[in-house]
This record gives sequence, C-alpha cells and structure tokens, in this order.
Amino acid sequence: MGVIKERFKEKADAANAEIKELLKENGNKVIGEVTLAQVYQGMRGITGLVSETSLLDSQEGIRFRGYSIPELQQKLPKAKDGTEPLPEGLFYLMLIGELPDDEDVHHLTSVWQRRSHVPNHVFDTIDALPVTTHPMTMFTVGIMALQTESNFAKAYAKGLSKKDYWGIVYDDAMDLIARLPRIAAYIYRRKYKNNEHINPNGLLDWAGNFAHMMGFEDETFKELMRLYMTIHADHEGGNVSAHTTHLVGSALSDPFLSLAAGMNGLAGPLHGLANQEVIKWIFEMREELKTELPSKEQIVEYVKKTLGEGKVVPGYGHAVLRKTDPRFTAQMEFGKKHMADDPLVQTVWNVYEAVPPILQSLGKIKNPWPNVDAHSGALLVHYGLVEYEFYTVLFGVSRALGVLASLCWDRALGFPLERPKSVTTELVKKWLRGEDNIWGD
Ligand code: CMX
Repeated sequence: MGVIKERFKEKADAANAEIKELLKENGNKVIGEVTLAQVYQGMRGITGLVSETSLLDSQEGIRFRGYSIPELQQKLPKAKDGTEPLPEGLFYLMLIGELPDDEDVHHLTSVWQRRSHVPNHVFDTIDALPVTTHPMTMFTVGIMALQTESNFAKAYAKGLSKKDYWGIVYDDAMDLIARLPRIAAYIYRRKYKNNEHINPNGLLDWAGNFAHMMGFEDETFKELMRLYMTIHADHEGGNVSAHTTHLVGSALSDPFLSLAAGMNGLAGPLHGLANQEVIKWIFEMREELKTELPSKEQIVEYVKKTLGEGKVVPGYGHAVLRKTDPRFTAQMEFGKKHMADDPLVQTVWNVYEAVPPILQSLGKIKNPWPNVDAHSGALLVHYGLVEYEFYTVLFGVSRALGVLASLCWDRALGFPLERPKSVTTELVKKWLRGEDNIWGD
C-alpha cells in the first residue's frame, strides 16, 4: 500500500471510531428547524450532509481543513521559484487533514505522473464528437469513456466486501486526478489548436504540466494554473458539483460515473459555467459600447440593461456567501501583481465597483458581491487563453480534487445510500388543513 493511502486509512479509522462514539452519545440531538419555504427553495440553509474536506462560512468564505486561502498561499509547498501553492498540497490537506511537507507533495506529483496514461479509446471517443461540441460535454464524455478503467466497478462485479470499498475508490480517485489534465488538454488542442497535441512533460508538477499540455509555457501562466487549481477545488459539500458526485457515489456508482455526474452539474450556468458567461458578458459589453475600457457610468447602464432583460449578472451572488468571495480576492491580487495595466482586468475591477450597489438596490438579492467566476476569465485571456467555452473544464479539473477526496472519505466512513424524503404540494395542503401529519407534529 502507498504511503499516502496508508496515512489516509489511519486517519479514516480514527475518524470512524470517533464518529461512532459521537453518534452513540448525540445521535438523537436536534440540530435545527426546517421551514416549508426552505423545502420549496432549493433546501437553502438546511444542514443535511457531512463533508470533511472544507467548510464555507458565509462571511469569511471557504476554509480547507481550517485553512483560509491566504493561509494556504503561505503554508502549502510551492514549485521551485514559484510563489503560488501546488494543488497537490491542497489535495493532501483535504484527504489527510494535515498540511503536507515538500516531500509529500513531490510524492503526489510523481504518483500522478505515473498513473497518468490515458487509453486511446478515450481520445477516439472524444474524436467521435463533432468539433463544435461544447468542451464540457467532451469532458464528461471523456470521463465516461475512461470508466472502462474503473478498479471499483471491476472489483464490485467480482464481489467486494464493504470494508474494502474505500481502498479501491481511493485508487480510482488517484487514477482519475492523474488523467484529467491529459483529457482536458486533449479537448483544448483538438477544438482550438488544429488537433495538434503536446506530450506531457514528466518533470513538471500536475498543474504546470497541464499548462504545458495546453500549450502555455509562460512561467507566470503556470503559476496562475497552480493558484487556479487550488482555489477552485472545493466549496464544502452542498454545491451542485460536490453534492452530485457524493449523491451518485452513494449508490456505489464508481468514481468515474460519480465525477461525470458532478461535472454535468458544474456545466450549468448558475454554477461553474458562470465563468464563461462572465467573460462573454464583458466581451459583449465592450463590443456594444465600442470600447476596450468602458467607464463606470457605462458599466452601470449596461448592468441595468442586463437586469432589465430578465438576466442574471454572471459572477455575482452566491447561495451561501454574503461577502466578496476570497477566491475573487486571491485572483484580484494575482492580477495586481502580474497585469495591473490590462484593460480587461481593469474592467473586471470596475464591474466590481459598479455591480454590488445596483444588486443591493433591488432588495431581493441576498449577496450582491462577486464570486470566484467574476474574475478568472480575465486572467486567462491575458495569457492568450481566450476560448471562454473551455473555462468550465479548467474549473472541473480543479473541482475533481475536492469531490474525489470527499468521495474517498464517503466510502471510508461507510456513508449509506442518500435518500431524502420528498412530498407533494397536495400533501402539504392536506397537512396545512390538519388532515395529514407528514412532519409528525
Ligand atoms: N443577477 C441578477 N439576479 C440575481 C443575481 C445576479 N447575479 N443573483 C441572484 N439574483 C436573483 C435570483 O435570481 C433570485 O431572483 P428571483 O427571486 O426573481 O428568482 C433572487 O435574486 C434571490 O436569489 P438569491 O437567494 O440571492 O440567490 P440564490 O441562492 O437563489 O442563487 C446564484 C445563487 C449563484 C445561483 C445567483 O446569485 C446567480 O444566479 N448568480 C449569477 C450566476 C453565477 O455567478 N453563478 C456562479 C456561482 C458560483 C459557482 O457555483 O461557480
């Protein structure tokens, strides 16, 4: 057994014993009340999941195993001569619950390099799709094609004891993470770079190699990819991509099937696809106003027009956060350090000044502040990654780190099939008339 797998097993065994004890003493404690409105409104605010890898605070933003993004930027190992955290380190932290040292991170880099072979039929399957297919569709189809390699599916078909699920899910998760950058880079080069592909560089870290395979050799772009892959990785358990991966995994669908399902959720415009929508919206604004750098007054008018057409302002608002997303701030700092004069990046900052007061004035929007997607595209465009339909694939490669670390924990903790209760409005009306006792009061 590999050293990281062994450490994970130790941590999971200890957590299992602790949770068993915790539930023995406290399993019947009531943790909150649920209103009828919450049931109809996307279950917002209902605590119904355990996800060990990260926790979202509405005011403070995300913490990964207790560490904020600025803390991670300080404490996680870096590439040689780099200043941004290596995503390998974040994965280790999410999985093991402790900060890694340089050796742990190098070990993960080499394990992922070793496991990164993608069989040809995956590329052939992607090639069978029209080149006009959206990159997120190609990505999930690629993951599905790779499902032929699932150790879990094969072992389960032969007969697998419950106590061994965790180890095989762990192996599948590691294989998947190792291979996703190759699949994503293949999609990028096929769709946008004349089908001319670039071989992996075995000397590079996971995110640096991903940048290389997409065709970006600028060292600062590689740093951006390390930061990008770190900050997009996880956002606790209830968001659509994390929750879907967890839910599908609870049916013992293997990690390939579970991740593909989660990625289909990420492809929605209210979730991960918002990163492409933001840059599309800014490009359209620039075109309509015939300027590279619209004034704040022009932006205000354009935002009002967007809202007047019944559309959302992409990149703004959040189901949980009630403050500027620290992932937005981390990207803004990267922009200030490396490209402060870029008019597109400046436009993102001007939009940041213009939008919140307008959204606030509408009175119904709970969070008028920018989320992670409001900034990411402008940084990518700066380096020439202008094909915005591809952006959600980048988000997906990163998000796999969090949702797959969580899936390992789900199986290690023996979480059962997820099956919440649903009701009909007919039944709700009966309950309101006192004719039914659905909630047992
Ligand atoms: N622009 C316009 N209207 C918005 C808005 C925005 N950016 N954000 C919220 N609203 C509207 C909602 O559509 C809703 O309107 P109705 O009552 O008419 O249906 C109302 O304000 C209340 O919504 P909310 O409770 O504040 O927000 P939700 O939790 O329902 O939705 C989110 C959260 C992210 C879907 C929403 O803010 C949104 O659509 N934002 C734009 C898309 C986006 O940036 N998504 C990315 C999120 C981060 C990620 O997952 O990647």
